[in-house]
Amino acid sequence: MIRFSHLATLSLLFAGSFCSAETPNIVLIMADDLGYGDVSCYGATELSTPNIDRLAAEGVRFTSGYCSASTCTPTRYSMLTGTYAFRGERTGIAPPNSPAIIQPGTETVASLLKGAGYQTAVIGKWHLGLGGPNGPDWNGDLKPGPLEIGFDTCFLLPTTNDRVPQVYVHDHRVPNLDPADPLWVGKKKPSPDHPTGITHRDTLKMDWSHGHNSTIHNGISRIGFYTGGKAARFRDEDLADKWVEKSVEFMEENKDRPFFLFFSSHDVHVPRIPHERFQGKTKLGFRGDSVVQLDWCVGELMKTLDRLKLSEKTLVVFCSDNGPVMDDGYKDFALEKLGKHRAGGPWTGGKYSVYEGGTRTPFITRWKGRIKPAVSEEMVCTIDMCASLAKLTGQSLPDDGCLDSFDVLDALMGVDGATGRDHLVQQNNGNNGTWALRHKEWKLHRYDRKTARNVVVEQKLANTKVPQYQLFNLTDDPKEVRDSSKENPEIAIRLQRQLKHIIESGRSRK
Ligand code: NG6
Ligand code: CA
Repeated sequence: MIRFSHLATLSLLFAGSFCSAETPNIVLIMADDLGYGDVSCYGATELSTPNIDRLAAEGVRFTSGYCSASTCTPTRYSMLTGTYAFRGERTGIAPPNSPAIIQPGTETVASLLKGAGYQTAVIGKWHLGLGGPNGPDWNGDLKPGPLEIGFDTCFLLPTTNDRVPQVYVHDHRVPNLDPADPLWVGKKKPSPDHPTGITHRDTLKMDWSHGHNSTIHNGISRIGFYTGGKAARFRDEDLADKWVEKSVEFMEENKDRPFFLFFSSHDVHVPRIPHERFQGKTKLGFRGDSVVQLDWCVGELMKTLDRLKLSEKTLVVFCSDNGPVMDDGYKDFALEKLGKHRAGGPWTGGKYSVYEGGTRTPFITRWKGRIKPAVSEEMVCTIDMCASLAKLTGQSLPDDGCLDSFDVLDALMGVDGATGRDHLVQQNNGNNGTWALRHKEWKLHRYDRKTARNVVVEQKLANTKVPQYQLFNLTDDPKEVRDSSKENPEIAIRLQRQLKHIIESGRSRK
């Protein structure tokens, strides 16, 4: 009898769709440049990620979990807005002085959850621009920014850490800025004697391999130039600790009311400079050590949820912003020390590519006591956060916003028989005409330009007209090596039309 009622409770907990509004805390952890095969629960054997593995063991581990682009800014744009980045302006990789890319008034996952009574925070990498049309006023108020699109608070790395400047942004300000030493950020060398990665290359603690040879800070030369703001600068080694410290503070402060924390890690993006205590932890060099550092962060967040007795009141989502890359501009020997490690798992391609490796990444959901542990093949994407979390919390989407976000809540919750998306557009960067469309087991590539950043295709495009298409069957050919357009002309044409329609109709959410 006892056993029966226990089972009945369990099945009540685990079964059925999520129809009535609930307000669990939501912790969305987004890793940077983390590939499908970079963590042990997705098959990595050369390093170990016990905390991420535990999250997966206690929740749903998706084998078709995606981000919508294979670079950072467009994935983050579409995760927050629920709209494909190719529909927006300036949604490619943002430069150091980029103005805010998401305009105030845009519905975002943060504004939706704020509407449901949540306290909302983004802590970590932003890389979606700050300030009005002239860009960030580094010494003044940095707005618009996250606070103008639904976040109550933020503690940010403003761009990406291989770009200047190395200062934090707390809400609207750079903390610890000395007015006597203003911060200047620009594209041009500020004075002939300004030390750079070119003039002072022999002083660097990590050499660059391409780009990344402008202003030097902490022995590392960066993209772009800056001067001043000395008292406000951080050490690369301390970033992960800072994200954890600020996140723990935020969760403690809000433990008695629903909160949404977007934990936006910079691991494992370049320059990969993990804290000294993680350096040398793997055989894979600093890239592997940064994965271990990321795993430590996940562990600290989970420990905090346990300590605050919130694990059963919190939905945790773990994902990445794009697939992996080895040499992304610094000589950190990621490729040389790779050994048997395959960061993209079984997939071809990685960061910058529309092959599966560019966007199919680790994706895990956990809500202790509510989500039944499982492995799911359903297709879900970071772009679906808006519609799915709106459904969870009883919010409605605006007609003219979140244009490509689908409600896949039941799939995210591992509900038996729930289905995810049947299709997804993948893009590489901004709106530059490199596309893919996955529809069920089929995958179409479309290259509108002969200069596509894909050497294999570039060679093939040399004497052909564009757009150029390729069709792959992911079931028979998961590595996308055999173009099967000729054998499947109807499917090829159907997917070409579907992709064109999604692009031209301006929305894919019905
Ligand atoms: C590229 C950078 C690369 C990385 C990327 C953005 C060069 C040569 N390459 O332009 O290092 O910063 O932009 O990465 O400068 S992302 O993950 O933030 O999209
Ligand atoms: Ca990235």
